[in-house]
Amino acid sequence: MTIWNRIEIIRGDITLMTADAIVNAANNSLLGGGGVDGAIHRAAGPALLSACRTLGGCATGEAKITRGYRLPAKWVIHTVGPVWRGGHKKEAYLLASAYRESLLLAREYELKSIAFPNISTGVYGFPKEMAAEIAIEEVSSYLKLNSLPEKVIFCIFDQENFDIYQEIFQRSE
Ligand code: AR6
Repeated sequence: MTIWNRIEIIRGDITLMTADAIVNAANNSLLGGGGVDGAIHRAAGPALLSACRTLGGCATGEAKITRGYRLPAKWVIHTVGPVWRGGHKKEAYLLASAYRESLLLAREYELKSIAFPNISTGVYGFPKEMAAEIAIEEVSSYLKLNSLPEKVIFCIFDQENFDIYQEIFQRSE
């Protein structure tokens, strides 16, 4: 059975998504930051930061979960992508791991839908084309073997990433 109808690409702000969980591209402290992390904390309200304080941070490539508080999404899965350092510091492996660990956590919580931002492609400087290939490959491999989450949404904020994802999807479907 095809898994492509379980993947969606949406252009927009992830804080508005009604998926069961949205993923935060956080840093190791899990105590907030700029970019999508800042937007999620602003929209969720201060209870999110309080919850994050109890988690003891998060290693790069791993994931932790909190409730969504004032967000439409019930859960936030906080993951930490790698900082791009030229490509020889396990960046590709760590980015794939961030997607995989988020999906495994969603499965553990029996979530039906999860929305991802383009992890590491902002402040962390991961080349966008390569990041998109890794994200789509990791998500599609995962979906082939797992029935939960049923649906994965790539919530894309910037035009450049949107064009890249559309191009890859047209090739893959
Ligand atoms: N909804 C969806 N995507 C967004 C939004 C939004 N509201 N805002 C930005 N993006 P970044 P990183 C996209 O920098 O590279 C933080 O300070 C943005 O266009 O948020 O993983 C953390 O605390 C880009 O494609 O995350 C870390 O210190 C993508 O989100 C650091 O940034 C990721 O950009 C993590 O850096």
